[in-house]
Amino acid sequence: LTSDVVAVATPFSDWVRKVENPADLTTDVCDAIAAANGPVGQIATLILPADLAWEEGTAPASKIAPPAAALQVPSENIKHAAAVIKRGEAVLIFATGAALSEEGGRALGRLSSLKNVEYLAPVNGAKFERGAGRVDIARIPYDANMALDRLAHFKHILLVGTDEPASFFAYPDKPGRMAPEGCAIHRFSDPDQDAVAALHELANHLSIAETAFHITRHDPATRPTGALNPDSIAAAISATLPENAIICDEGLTAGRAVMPLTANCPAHTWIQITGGAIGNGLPLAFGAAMGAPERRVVSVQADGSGLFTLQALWSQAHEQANVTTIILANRGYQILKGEMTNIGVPDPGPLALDMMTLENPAIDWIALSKGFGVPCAVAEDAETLARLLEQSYATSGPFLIEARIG
Ligand SMILES: Cc1ncc(C[n+]2csc(CCOP(=O)(O)OP(=O)(O)O)c2C)c(N)n1
Ligand SMILES: [Mg+2]
Repeated sequence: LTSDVVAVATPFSDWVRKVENPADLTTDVCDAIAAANGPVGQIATLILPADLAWEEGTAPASKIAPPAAALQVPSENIKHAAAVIKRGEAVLIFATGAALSEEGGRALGRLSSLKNVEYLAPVNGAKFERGAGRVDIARIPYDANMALDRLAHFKHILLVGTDEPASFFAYPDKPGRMAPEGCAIHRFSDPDQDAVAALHELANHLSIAETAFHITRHDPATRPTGALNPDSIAAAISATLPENAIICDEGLTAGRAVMPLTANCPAHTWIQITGGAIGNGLPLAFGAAMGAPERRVVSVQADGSGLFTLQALWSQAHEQANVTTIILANRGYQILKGEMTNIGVPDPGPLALDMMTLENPAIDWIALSKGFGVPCAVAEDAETLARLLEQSYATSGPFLIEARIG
């Protein structure tokens, strides 16, 4: 009972407090909620010593304060950005946070109507509103070489709520910074500032019409046939995705095609891991389903990462959460094989390879899913995957599909 919980919680929290006095409990809880709900959502951890369970409490809070409003982007940032854009050299708007919302997309779309302006989101943007009727927002490529190529022509990068583009991993003889040599980096807005309003203001400043953005048309993939591979899996998801779904992406290598192939699906929300620590896919899907019980959550889940927090399946069953999980069963840590090549080991030996496979024994996802009480089925071809997806969307509660690749 003397463990240092503050020390344990601190690395994983943006805000930490221990209630020192029962009389402060109500205030502390309100402060924790306010901290979590700030303009930038963050992790707030409040530690309640055991004696609070039996000490005399305080009156309940009458009302939780509304979340603090985002701050204004300084007008000189907007003027500076306008001057940079007017020079006519290639400008990238590198944007995250609220800029990935529906309205943020419209603002980015307006700005990109200028010939010299493009926009991209980081690999780990937290939440994208996308699909038919919205402005499409692409991510910077995960692959370092592709990212370097994609950014090679820019002379300026405007940072909207994020830092300059960096490689996901470090590699020998490759830069960690993805911006080309000589590219100027300009900080447009901080995460706690109202980027969407400021981007619209920037567009107004540049006399861009309010409707000068292209919306995505409805054009999902045609129903795929044949073997399961990253493209046919993505096509099956695209061909069947219901309107207003939430896609939770922890698909890694076998899920790479899902974002591009769902761009023209009915309007939906895309959420994903925001860092590099795998294993949040299944709990993220559960949380999304709890937060939006009327929406279908489609959890695109790589097999290795799915094993980190498997017990979320039980929570999905317990709450009858509307989550369809697609396990991308490539039976290995496929991405790490590619990363071995990238660090100069193109042909790892059997010992190294054995640490990157999920065979011997193969993981029986059907048995695991049943064990946690989630109905499930196997798909070994694209037709079956599409059919099972539709069946799950038509039935309330969770469902798991083991998509066997190769
Ligand atoms: C918490 C955590 N542990 C380990 C890693 C290292 N790591 C990165 S990707 C990966 C394997 C991913 O395998 P899988 O989820 O099956 O996706 P695939 O590579 O097969 O597409 C591992 C172990 C990590 N990023 N985070
Ligand atoms: Mg895998």
